[in-house]
Amino acid sequence: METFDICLMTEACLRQKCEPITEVTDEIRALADKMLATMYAAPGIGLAASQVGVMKRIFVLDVAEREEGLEDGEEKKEPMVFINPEIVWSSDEKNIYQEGCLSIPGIYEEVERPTKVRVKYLDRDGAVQEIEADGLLSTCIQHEMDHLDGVLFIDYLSRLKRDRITKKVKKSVKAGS
Ligand code: GNR
Ligand code: NI
Repeated sequence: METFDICLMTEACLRQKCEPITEVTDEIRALADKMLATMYAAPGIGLAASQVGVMKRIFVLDVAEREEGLEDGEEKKEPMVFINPEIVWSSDEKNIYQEGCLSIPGIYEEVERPTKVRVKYLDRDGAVQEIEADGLLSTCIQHEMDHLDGVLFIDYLSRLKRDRITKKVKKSVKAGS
């Protein structure tokens, strides 16, 4: 399947706010499928539309863990599509995860976020869903929600660390990697 090119943190689309989706059409479902194909190919566990230059409030993810009992090379796929997502509750309790981002290649840093969130969204059929997320799913949802508002995980780091990362990414872009 055809995939998108993923934008790097130096590109303006990653700093812009995405617009709500007015109707979940076949076109939106096709966008979700192409985003999932792009995410699996990368490979990554999440992808927001702004990372592929589409300024709409949609992200995809798949945090399914590899389970025992599967044949070699067989993957358990649990694709999820979140349209117009809203965090309706987040826990006071926080935890720290080491995060990475397909738009900031090669950088992994610890970020503190609420441990649990409840998120309300439309699924790929346009039906309203609400789930409570914990663990990696919760972290990934919050990371992707940030992308829809032009926020990157490096924004939670110290200015010194952020500046170092920006320099490093700009340098590798210049070197053409
Ligand atoms: O693939 C990804 N891994 C990841 C690991 C920890 C916390 C968040 C993520 S999301 C990231 C893919 C990505 O950039 N999504 O926007
Ligand atoms: Ni990301």
